[in-house]
Amino acid sequence: MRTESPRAIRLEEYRPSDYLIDRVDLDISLDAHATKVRAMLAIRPNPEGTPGAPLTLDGDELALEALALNGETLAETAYTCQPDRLTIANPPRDAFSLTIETVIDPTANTKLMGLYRSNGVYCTQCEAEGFRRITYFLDRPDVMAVYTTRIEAAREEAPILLGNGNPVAAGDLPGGRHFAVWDDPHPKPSYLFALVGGDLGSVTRDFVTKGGRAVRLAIYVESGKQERAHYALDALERSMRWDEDVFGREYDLDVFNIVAVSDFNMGAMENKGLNIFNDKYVLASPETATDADYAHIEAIIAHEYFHNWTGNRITCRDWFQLCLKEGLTVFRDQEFSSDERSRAVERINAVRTLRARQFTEDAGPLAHPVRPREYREINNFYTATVYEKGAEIIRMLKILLGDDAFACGMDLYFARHDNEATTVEAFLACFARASGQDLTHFALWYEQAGTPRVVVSSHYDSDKRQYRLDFAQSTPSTPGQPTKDPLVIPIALGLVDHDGGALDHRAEGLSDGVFVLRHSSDSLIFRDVDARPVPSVLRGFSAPVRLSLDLDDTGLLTLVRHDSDAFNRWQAGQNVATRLLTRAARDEGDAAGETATQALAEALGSFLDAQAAQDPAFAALMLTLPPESEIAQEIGKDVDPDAIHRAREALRDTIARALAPRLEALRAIPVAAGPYSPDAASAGVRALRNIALDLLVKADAAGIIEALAAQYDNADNMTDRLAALTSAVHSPTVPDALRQRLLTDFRNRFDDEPLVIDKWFALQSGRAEPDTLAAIAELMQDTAFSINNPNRVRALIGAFAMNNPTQFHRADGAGYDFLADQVIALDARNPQVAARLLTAFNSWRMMEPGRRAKAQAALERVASRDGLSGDVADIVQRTLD
Ligand code: 0A1
Ligand code: ZN
Repeated sequence: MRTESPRAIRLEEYRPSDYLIDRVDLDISLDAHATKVRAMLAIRPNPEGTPGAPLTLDGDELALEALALNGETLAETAYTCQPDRLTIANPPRDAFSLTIETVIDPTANTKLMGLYRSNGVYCTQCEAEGFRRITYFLDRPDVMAVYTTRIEAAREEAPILLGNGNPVAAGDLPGGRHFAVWDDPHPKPSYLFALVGGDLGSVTRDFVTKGGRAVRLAIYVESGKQERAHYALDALERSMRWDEDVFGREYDLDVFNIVAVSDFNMGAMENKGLNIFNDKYVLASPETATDADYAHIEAIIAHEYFHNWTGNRITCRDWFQLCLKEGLTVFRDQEFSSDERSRAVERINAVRTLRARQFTEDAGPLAHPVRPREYREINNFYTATVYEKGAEIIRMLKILLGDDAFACGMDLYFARHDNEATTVEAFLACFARASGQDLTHFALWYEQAGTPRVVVSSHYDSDKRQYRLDFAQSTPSTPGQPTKDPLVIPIALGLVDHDGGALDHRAEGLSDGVFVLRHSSDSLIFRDVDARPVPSVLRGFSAPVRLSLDLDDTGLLTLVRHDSDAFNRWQAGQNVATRLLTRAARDEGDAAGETATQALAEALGSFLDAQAAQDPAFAALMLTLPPESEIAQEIGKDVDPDAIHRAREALRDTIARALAPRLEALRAIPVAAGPYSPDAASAGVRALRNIALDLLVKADAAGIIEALAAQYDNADNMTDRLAALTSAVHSPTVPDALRQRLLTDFRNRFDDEPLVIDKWFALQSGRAEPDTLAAIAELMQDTAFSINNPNRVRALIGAFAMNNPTQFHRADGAGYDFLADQVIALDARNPQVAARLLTAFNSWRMMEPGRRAKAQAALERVASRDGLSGDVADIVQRTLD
């Protein structure tokens, strides 16, 4: 490695800051190339710090213009200053003020951290360490201050000026300039600072909290796109009401503003009173957004709003505690979506995401605990483990304690830690107190990386009429953690008889249908059982584990037909398919497999007959095979992605042929009359109709190609149009000429809609065809592509690396070389996005030896580059280790 990656920061080395900052008064004069920032900081020694310590403020690529202490210019001998730090050797022993002037160039800021411009709009991103790119500061979350921000700009360029908190003053200035002053009375860490200046349109709504506070809600978007912000505004209002009803949390300012920008490294950001969003998660119209887009918008609007209490009012002491706000807030947004939509469907989708993203992370070189103990670059820890596994921990806590004690624990947390920067320990202590339970052992979930495997075997003794389930758990070693201890694993379960009846047998150790596995092995005995039942284990996916259950296909298909737990009904079908796919991918063509496939198709058929019309969204999930990445995980080593792909295609085609007449019937289920609506019920019908279409296209059913073309041409919404196009792009049965016609039409129809063009890019880069890489090289020359826009990069390059296993893992290594080239090129502009792309190499060690060697060579080529960013250096080093 040519580039030294940054020094490791360790949790055990945490020390309180030697100084605190109580007030921040900012005066920011916006200019495209020379924005002036004057920060007046009210500083005092921290009673918990070292008296007389030097004061070192963080900076990042800053240029200091002036520095004054208590209003007096500071002698140059009294301080040292570099772009990344400002140190005052002997600051006063009492409170003092420091006035710092810096000048920054927002137009040149391609990292999109700190103050930058997106399509001419000034905006900021300060989490995790972006504030130090605006002014020198104690840029750490346990330094909480109240802020006032005066923003000045040319009125024509930026008629809208927004800051954190409440607006307190505004007015004109000479020379066509104007100003606005914002005051945020709630103490906050610097990562929640934000400002926006630009020419934006808005939609607004008035909201009154349960306690009677009038709040003006507004969403600002590119002028002219206001119509597309109504759904987000509606989702915001529903989120605010839900947080009052379910968690007793009310909003605490007079305004709540959201701004959508086109260039954003992540999804969105919860800045106090001024959320800034990637416009992909705000803008929606029936013509341009799919049902899935609407659902994402709802979930992310809710997520950022919920951070107001879990993240902002109560924040993290240090970045090791990131899951304290993120895991909890994901749990809260998942609960919101479940209440607004179908709980079973939401749960299945959450688990699909968890398995695809978090389980793969946990099984590879980047595995880390939900609360890491060490990091080199905090940006690289906004991971599926911190977010999604973090949310699973909260869900398990709720299952273990029960709803009431969980609610009391949350209330205690809000009461005890309001206005604090706190820790996972403090959070858990609230639940221990509320429930009277000792949570020391449970806390291991935060410390131990890797996905536990739970093996369950069943034994029936007809003489004793006893049924026993034996459980064993183990967690594979992960980087830095060779051995693991048993975890506390809540396992929701029940028994089903072979005719599908639920058996209400009780067992000692089973409470409210939950067995808690605390040791490496344990057993559960059911008495008075007349015949061998079918066990339904890990209902609702009650813990983030891999489950192996000694249940044959007949047992699994009984669950598909009869389990009262919808999640396990779906899971049982997935298990049968996974078994078939792993077998086929290992050695293709197997007679037992054919019988099992027919049995699966029959079970799905009778499921569809009985239930498809009642719950179309769930039926659509039942018809979806496990993704190729899951089969690769299951195989675990010497993976051949082509074999997996072939196996999955073949199984899908067989099932499609077997179900063809039923699929035709599903295509005819009517969507509720009236104009397009993104509600969950209508979306569910569209999902089912569209998966039926796709299966019929794959099965080459008579007349289906014409039906596909007609659906594309006549669709009045993006969901149906894109579904038809997706089938056309991914199905070899569709004639090339039709595929080309539709792709060209789509491009022309949406030429001035960047978010739609992203769908067009992602579709083509996701094709499992040998010419895809060449097509991507050409698409990168398309006028709509820009390496500077993270959404474009994720659509074209990210979708290829993350969602196209056969082409990214091409046997000749060309996919790896391509990604390495792109990461190197991007790193010079936007290290965060480059590092995220590089994580696609996460599964390289699982590949068969030929691919493994090629992936390693590509990674080593990245590692050997001079001047890599800390972000990319950190990922490449851990991936190769
Ligand atoms: N806290 C945000 C995620 C986020 C993190 C870092 C960012 O920097 C570019 C942006 C957003 C959330 O959880 O939504
Ligand atoms: Zn978050």
